[in-house]
Amino acid sequence: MREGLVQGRSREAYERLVSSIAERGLDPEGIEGRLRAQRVETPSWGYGNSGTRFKVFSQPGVPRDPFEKIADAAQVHRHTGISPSVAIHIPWDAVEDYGALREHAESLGMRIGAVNPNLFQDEDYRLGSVCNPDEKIRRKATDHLLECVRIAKEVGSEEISLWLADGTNYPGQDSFSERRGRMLGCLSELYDAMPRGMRLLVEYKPFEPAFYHTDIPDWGAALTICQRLGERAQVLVDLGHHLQGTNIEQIVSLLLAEGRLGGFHFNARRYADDDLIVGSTNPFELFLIYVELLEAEEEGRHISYMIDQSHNVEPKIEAMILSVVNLQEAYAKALLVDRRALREARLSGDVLGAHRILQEACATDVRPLCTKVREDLGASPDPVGAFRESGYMQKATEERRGGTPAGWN
Ligand code: PSV
Ligand code: MN
Repeated sequence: MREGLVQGRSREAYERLVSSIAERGLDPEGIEGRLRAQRVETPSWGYGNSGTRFKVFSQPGVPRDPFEKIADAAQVHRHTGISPSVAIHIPWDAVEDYGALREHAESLGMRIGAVNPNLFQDEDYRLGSVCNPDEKIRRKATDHLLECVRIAKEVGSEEISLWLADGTNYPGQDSFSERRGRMLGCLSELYDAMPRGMRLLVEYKPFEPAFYHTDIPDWGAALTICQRLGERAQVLVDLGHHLQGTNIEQIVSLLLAEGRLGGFHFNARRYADDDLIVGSTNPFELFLIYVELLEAEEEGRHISYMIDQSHNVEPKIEAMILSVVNLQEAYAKALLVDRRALREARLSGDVLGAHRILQEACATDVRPLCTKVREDLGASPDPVGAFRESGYMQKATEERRGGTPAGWN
């Protein structure tokens, strides 16, 4: 489907869909408005080379510095219309002049989003960062967190997004409770240094790189840490950071009920933290997550929707565009849930009636609606196709000769 909606088949498909939405008693204009307001942040590290512990494959045209990564992120926004911000990771995206990085982003119609500290790639962190038994190493880790607050202020960001690799490999290696105490000490210092408008997003993960225990393994641990820190500390849910079979939409609902859902790292997985294109393996899960979010959004809750993926073998910008499109479609389907009928079915004990209302919404082909919304936003009807045709990648490959491609270092 390359053509715009003004011509041919897609216009008809769109009109048919709008009438069927209206027939269901829903408000097509309201739904379109919400789709236009949807935002998805992409990660700077998703544009650089990445891989597994076995091999990092290099791709032609990969950005060599944070400026080029933001230029690639701007392409995703250009074609999707809903991804105007990019998260950065420090020191992967460290630069001399953060004001210049901010200006560069703004000149491309972008802004810098969450600032991610990196407390997992330094020799000193062998036994942990903010949980390390050595006070000097905890000081170093805390200083890095404070540096990230300064960077966030300079780039105009109001979010620190924190993931800790801290954990142990063997039972008995260290004390759970002492490690938690050390962590709270360091994170309190970070929290106190954040200006009033800034939020701390705390991400959890049950495994990897530590194999016996992780210091923030799950949503409960993250939530209680946030509760100890203060209201502006909120939990971040990365879809790859759960054990098999976990009901993530229920976690979302719980965190919302506690007023502590801060944001998402969207991606897909089959086995572990696979960081695959979101929606490639988990479209129904995504839909159900958005269904849980609808009311919270109406109440004006501030939730950050971010992607956290590594595209190891697939073309990176295309993969990111496809991810954003998948999120747009999942959100559109969630908006099609007849929530009044769902509530009635639930209250009357109509088990399958309620279930079918969800199925009905999820089975709807929302692509004509998403195409129309992208057109309204000045983006591309067929984002991946338009990007391919634009010649951007060929030009970037020509221009980005020499230098070191960005990666996990
Ligand atoms: C850890 O697996 C993680 O999800 C964190 O968000 C990191 O910042 C990111 O991946 C790094 O790739
Ligand atoms: Mn993550």
